[in-house]
Amino acid sequence: MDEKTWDQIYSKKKEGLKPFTFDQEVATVFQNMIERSVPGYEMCLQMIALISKTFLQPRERVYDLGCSLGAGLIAVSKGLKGAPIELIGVDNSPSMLEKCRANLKTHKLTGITLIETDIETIKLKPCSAVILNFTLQFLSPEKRNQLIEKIYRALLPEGILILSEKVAFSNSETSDILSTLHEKFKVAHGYSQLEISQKRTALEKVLIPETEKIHLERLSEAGFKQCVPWFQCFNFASYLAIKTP
Ligand code: GEK
Repeated sequence: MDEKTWDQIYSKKKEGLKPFTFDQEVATVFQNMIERSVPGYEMCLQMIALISKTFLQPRERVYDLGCSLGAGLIAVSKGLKGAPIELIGVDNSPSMLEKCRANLKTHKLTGITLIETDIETIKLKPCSAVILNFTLQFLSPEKRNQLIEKIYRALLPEGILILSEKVAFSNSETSDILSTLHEKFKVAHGYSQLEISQKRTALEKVLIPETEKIHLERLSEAGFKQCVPWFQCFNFASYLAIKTP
C-alpha cells in the first residue's frame, strides 16, 4: 500500500470539520478506508460471491446500488466464475465511479454498466438481485422505505436483496460494548484517537444506523417474506431478503 492510497484524511486536526462526502480525496483512499473501518467487510464481499453463485443464473440482471469502487460487482462476477451476467453499478459520486471504472479494467471485467445517479430516483429494470452493501445507511431514514419498496417491485420472483449495514442497538450496554470493540478494531488497524473522533463527527448526520428490528420490519413491510440475518461482526450486519411468492 503506497502513501497516496493509505487513508490519512483525518490524521491532522481539521478546523471547521465538514460533513463527510464521497469526494476525490475519499475515492483515492476508499479501499483502504473501508477495509480498516468496517469489520467483516472482506468477508461480506466473499459471501456476496457465494450468495451470487447460489442464487443467480447466467444472463440475469444484478444491480449494485452505491457500488463505490466496484467491489460488489467484482464479487458477483467472481461468484458466477465468468459466466455472462448483466451487472449494473450505480453511485452518485463521480469520483468513486471514475475509480470504479479503472478498477474494473484492472480486474479485466468488461460489459459492466456504470450509472452516475441518485439511487433514490433511479428507475430499476426487472432484476434478479440487488446489492446494498453499506449504502442504505447514507440515505435519510425517511427515504429508506421508498427505496426498499422500489427494489422489491423490481425484483423478479425468487430475486434477492443483500443488505449490509452498520447497525444500532436499543440496549445501551450492548451498544456501548460493540462501539468499543469497533473502536478497538480501528485502533488495531492504525487509526489514532484523533482520526477516529474527527471521522465520527464528520459522519454524524451523514451515516445514520438503525436497529436490526427496524431493518427487518422495513423488509417485511415491503413484501419480503424471507429475511435472513446471515452476518454480524460487532455493529455491522448483513441480511439476505428473498422475494418468495
Ligand atoms: C462496497 N458498496 O465497496 N445515490 C447513489 N449512491 C450513493 C448515495 C445515493 N443517494 N448515497 C451514498 N451513495 C460499496 C461500499 S460506500 C459505504 C458502499 C461506506 C454511495 C456513495 O457515493 C458511496 O460510494 C457508497 O454509496 C457508500 O461494497 O463508505 O461505508
